[in-house]
Amino acid sequence: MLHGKTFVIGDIQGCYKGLRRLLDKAHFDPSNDMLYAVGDLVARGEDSLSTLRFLRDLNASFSTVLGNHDLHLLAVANGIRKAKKSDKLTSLLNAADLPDLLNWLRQFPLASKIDSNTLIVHAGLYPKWSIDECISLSNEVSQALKGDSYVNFLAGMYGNNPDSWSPDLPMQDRLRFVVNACTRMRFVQQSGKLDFDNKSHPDSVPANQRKKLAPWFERTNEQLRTTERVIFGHWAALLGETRNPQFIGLDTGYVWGQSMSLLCIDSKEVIRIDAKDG
Ligand SMILES: [Mn+2]
Repeated sequence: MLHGKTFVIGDIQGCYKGLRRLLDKAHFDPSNDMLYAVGDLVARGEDSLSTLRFLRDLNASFSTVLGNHDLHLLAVANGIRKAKKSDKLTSLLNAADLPDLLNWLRQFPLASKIDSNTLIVHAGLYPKWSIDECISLSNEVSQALKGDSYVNFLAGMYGNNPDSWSPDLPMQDRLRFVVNACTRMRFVQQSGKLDFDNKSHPDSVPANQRKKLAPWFERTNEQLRTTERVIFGHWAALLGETRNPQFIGLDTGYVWGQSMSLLCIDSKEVIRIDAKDG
């Protein structure tokens, strides 16, 4: 049992040096402190291999939820998708310990509570779900990911449909929707339909479309209590701003030359390092 501080780190994306620099700045002590990540541990940054090895070796002082790039790594490593050169995954994909790292990675969920009222999830909380419902659906995906036939699951995971939630979806559609909501969501239409086209800042949506297209965290969630909060990553263009303290964005775009963020749950302080100082 750890009695030190609890930290949550934003998207690392293989930026190993940045990760180490940020943990040093925060005086993270793996023998006492706990580190959670909001996913997208790998891809695009300079050293995804060292990033995964380092995080795995933190053992019980580290946990994460999976992001779209983490799932993509699993798909690429199993021959379901082709690697993109820009993902810079070559040395990871050629590493002798790749199977160990993948087996370690696929044990993690898509959504998790870090205390009784705080959810961590890579993209966000789908507005029609409570935190507990999100976790229970995440567990369904997790069972498939942990299972022996997880490669079959990965093969059926890709696609933008269905783009709206219904509890009656057939199993493969149901799991695909949960993956998309938890790892890819940004804008959601009023009907609850996920929009996969727009990755920009919410302010860039033309005024006459704002009602139609709003960030997931601006849609009313009738099941979310005011004491609950959601910590997420994924949407670098936000630079962490949601204008609502219930929703804490931690992807501040380090891999794009901005900064990497680490929230200390105990002090509520956000510690940042800038890519330009790396
Ligand atoms: Mn992402």
